[in-house]
Amino acid sequence: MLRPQDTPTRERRSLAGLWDFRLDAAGEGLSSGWYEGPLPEAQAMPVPASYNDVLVGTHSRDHVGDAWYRTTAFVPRGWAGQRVVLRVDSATHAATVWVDGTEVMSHSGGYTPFEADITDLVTPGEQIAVTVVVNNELSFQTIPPGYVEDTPQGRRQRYFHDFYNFAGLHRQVWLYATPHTHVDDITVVTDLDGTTGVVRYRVTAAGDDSHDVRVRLRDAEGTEVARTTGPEGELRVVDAHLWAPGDGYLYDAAVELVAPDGTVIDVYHQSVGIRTVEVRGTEFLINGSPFYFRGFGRHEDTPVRGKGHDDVFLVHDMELMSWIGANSFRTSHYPYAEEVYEYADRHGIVIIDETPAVGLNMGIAGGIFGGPSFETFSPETLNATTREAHAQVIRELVARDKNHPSVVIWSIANEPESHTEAAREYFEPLFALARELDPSRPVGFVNVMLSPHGTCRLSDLADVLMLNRYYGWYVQTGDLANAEAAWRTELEAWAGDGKPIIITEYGADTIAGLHSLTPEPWSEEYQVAYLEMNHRVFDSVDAVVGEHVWNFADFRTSSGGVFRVDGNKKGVFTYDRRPKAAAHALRTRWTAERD
Ligand code: GCB
Repeated sequence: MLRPQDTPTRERRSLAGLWDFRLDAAGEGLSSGWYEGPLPEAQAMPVPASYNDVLVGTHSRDHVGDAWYRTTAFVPRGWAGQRVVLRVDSATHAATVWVDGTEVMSHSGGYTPFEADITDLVTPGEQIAVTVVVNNELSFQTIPPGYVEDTPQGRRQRYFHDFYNFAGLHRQVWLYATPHTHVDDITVVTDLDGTTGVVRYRVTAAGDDSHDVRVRLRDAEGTEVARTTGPEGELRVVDAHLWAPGDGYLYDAAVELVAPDGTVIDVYHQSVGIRTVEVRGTEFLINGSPFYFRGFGRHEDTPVRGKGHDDVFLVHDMELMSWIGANSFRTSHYPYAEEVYEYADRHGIVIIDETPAVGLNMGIAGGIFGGPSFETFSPETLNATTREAHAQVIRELVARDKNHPSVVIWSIANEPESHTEAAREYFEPLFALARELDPSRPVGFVNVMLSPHGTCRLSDLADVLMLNRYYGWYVQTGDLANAEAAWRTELEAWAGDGKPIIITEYGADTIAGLHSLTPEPWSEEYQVAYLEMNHRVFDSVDAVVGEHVWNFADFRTSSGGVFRVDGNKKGVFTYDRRPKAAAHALRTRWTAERD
């Protein structure tokens, strides 16, 4: 799915700003027709943002159900004769949208964009009202899953993942215009033939067919390096400047629809990073060279905004990543804002791109976290409908992110139940789907500690082994010597599988400012010692090709467990991005290893 952009034939208008907003815990908005006119008793709400922490009080923080947003906007006069589209970059977790009281689209899934052609509903030069009702409820049939419990004091959202269920319009909302005949989609896959870059592309167009497709590839200086015509084809770049970690070199493909008389009907600019990704034995190769992942599992979570995308934190967080010597991160545990991938493309940062399939493991929910226990896969819990929702989030992830050179692995789930036959039945078709949608990238999932080597029924389906392990934290707590021995034993067993291993999570909760002479859990000294212990283990196993500390920064969680003190404190940086001692220790390790 193409991201809106301004080109000589296209124009976009952001609807970011203050919208009218109203929570609807009673669920009366729909039957009262709140989409027909101004929202009664509305208050102001910034878009993009999670609404939870912007307002004050438990009614917003712990709201369950619908939340209504409304704004007005002028459709530019200059858009007469164009196709007009309304696009929501994300609405968490489901939404329905109206334009001037007419329903135009609904979408489930909180982290991918959706859009509707609203040409017939608008008159350029006139104002429209856009109303969005966003629902934050999770069920056993949504991804991620959860359930709503009726308690004597009202409805409560329960879920099985360890981050706060922030909700709202988290990203941009766009009005944009294209010609009626327009570029609808572009797929680019790159390869190398010696030093020649090979760019294979496919363009689909919508509208009438009396046009040709022309693709012109320019280098970063704007010099044309290749051109061709046709909806599918190949461009060859002699002595290509490759996209590589730390070198986000991008070519620009101008994709044009050209009328028989030579008029350019539509043009879309697709960035192209020429690079290859390959798994060979226990190595992970980018452009044929072994790559070692250094970085973090992260969250989209910043003070007050919650999951609202914010360019200030985007750039600041990436600056901190660069300062510490990180070269990569995982979009734990959902697709991030598209701005993040564009930044990563441009700066040579490597991404493991994850679906929102997190918490598909009732063993953690009912076991470790002490909640009620459920069977993970059953007709009443995660079932065929859930799997279809899961397939849909994979489709939407690949459709949105397939052209980003920064994305090198698809992670189709985080820590699902993976030791049972039911898990295998559930996941086998999803691995096949991800590979069919994108044969060019390795596919994996993130394995949980509860499925150690020898018990996991999914790891043979993955191209790369991604392991989350907390030796010295959740097990052997405070006993780093025994943790080290147990961890090494398990890791050596995984290494025997002959695949590259990325440690996608290891971490220890740490209260910034808490110090101890001997490494006591929760102290800054313990976090440093814990990371050093892990690094000794990784450095002794050749098949390990990456280390992602959990987590880049402290983050919000639900308040439903005694495990968390004001959220999850495994950050190497605090919630407001101050370094803990571990940040300096990591920087020493990660910058020393730089070439
Ligand atoms: C995990 C999860 C992550 C949690 C983390 C923790 O294994 O993947 O979402 O936040 O552990 O801190 O417990």
